Amino acid sequence: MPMQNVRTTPIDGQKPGTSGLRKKTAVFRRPRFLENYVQSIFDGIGGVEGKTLVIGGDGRFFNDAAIQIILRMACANGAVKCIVGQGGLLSTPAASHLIRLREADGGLILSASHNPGGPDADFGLKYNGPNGGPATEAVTDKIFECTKSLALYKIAAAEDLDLGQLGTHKLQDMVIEIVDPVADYAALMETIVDFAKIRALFEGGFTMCFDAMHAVTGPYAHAVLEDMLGAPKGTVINGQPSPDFGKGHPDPNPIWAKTLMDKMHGANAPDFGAASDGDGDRNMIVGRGAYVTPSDSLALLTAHAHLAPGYKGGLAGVARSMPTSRAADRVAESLGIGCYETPTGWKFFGNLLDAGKVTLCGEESAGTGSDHVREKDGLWAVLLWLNILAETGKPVSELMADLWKAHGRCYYARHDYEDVDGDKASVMMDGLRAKLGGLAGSRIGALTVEAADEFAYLDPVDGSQSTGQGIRVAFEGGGRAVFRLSGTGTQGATIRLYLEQLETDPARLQEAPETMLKQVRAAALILSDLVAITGRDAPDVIT
Ligand code: G16
Repeated sequence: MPMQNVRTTPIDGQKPGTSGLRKKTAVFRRPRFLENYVQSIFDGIGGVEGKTLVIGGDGRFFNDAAIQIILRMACANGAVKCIVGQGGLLSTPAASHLIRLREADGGLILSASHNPGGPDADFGLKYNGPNGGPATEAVTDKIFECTKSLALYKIAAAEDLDLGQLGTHKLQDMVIEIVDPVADYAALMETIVDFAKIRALFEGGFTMCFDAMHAVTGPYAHAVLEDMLGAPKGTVINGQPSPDFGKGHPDPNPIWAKTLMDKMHGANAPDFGAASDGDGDRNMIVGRGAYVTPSDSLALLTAHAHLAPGYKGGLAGVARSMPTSRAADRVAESLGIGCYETPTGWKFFGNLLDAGKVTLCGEESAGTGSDHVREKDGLWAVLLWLNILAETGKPVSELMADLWKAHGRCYYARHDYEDVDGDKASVMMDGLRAKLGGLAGSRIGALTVEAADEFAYLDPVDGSQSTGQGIRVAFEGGGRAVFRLSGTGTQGATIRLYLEQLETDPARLQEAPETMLKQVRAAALILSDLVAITGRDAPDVIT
């Protein structure tokens, strides 16, 4: 029997979060769990009959087995073609590019991003639409609705396909094309940044360390940085993707990319350091002795993007997620371009990019991207930085000092309280919500509240509305505290507390962030009663 209609019943907990569905791998491997969700995606997007899909993932444990199931289901649901990255690998930005390049109808990306991988760790799956971007809220809502009433899924009976073999294969009537995951992406990068300039930089002895964190960016970074741009072999470390990311946590921040941070702050540090995450969409930038916050990186790229060929005509505008610091706003204002504030989640940038309102986007969660794809793009950000370093001839620390001198410095930190009891997290958020109306003008600790609200977003392109997108409290003097619950965790609730303090005094632009954020942090803890409610007296991770 080549096709099977398998009876099923809805499975609870298949509501997509900030970026698709993320669960413990063991949950995804439960009988019918993956199949139910894939069928719900297909049903939620109006079926895949006659459609072409791009499929690939970050190579984590279960990536290959899940792809075999998805291919058989795509076949049984009538898809005509699936384009799959060799070995089942595609970085998230490369998948986004491939969807656009091949004018596919959409794609399925298998990744839990920066979360650890392995049988006891995390897995994820998300659907990207024909523009290459993450499904909008309207689409994810439809998918979720389908998960609640699913009665059958369709799957073809077939042998596993060898995902390592490039070329065209057949699964019954469906064509499967296995492609080099790197080639098209690398070719796109050549059209955006000045490869000759960057090659000359490396020829001149410029040194760099790129930590691929045993994740999907390894092959991309080896090919682009070492093979095409001539960076010495060894520039890319941890460049071989592994199903459990070398037992690491592929999250490019100062905590999880500690090896790189130590190297960049030690003796004989390279000129430039960078890291990327599990699926290659996040990035961390660090100069010799100079860590750059993701918010500052967005501001710096906004200020200097015109130095790269892809942006030489200037930027249409810039967008940032609400919790991201307001550094980019200050640069945008000085450039006279639009600046948009969206909820957390790359899916909210898609409409702005498609409508040509913005060219660059960024988030505090180590994401930066541009209109070249519809996802954030880790390696692209690194290449744009390299282009800027090559053009200006200045080290990272000097570029940052110049930026702060011109626009002021938004000191910034995110404090994560992980695996908090979900009820307690809700009590805290509800308590804050209840206080919002009367906060303006009140004195909290050493600060006075200027404004407080719960962020809601009205999409300027399609008029859709998103409410409940985080509580923000602005203080007089340029301080701000934002509270949100993460939508990407797989265990308990993660409270994110985002702290920001603007400083424009030229004498106070090189202070320690923790010193500058002390008052905002104290006020945030008083306001939220976080310690008493959650029983946590310190965050688990500060980035
Ligand atoms: C995803 C989204 C990002 C978001 C991040 C953090 O990133 O694509 O837009 O900023 O999650 O979300 P949260 O604060 O809800 O955990 P990634 O890299 O995990 O796909």
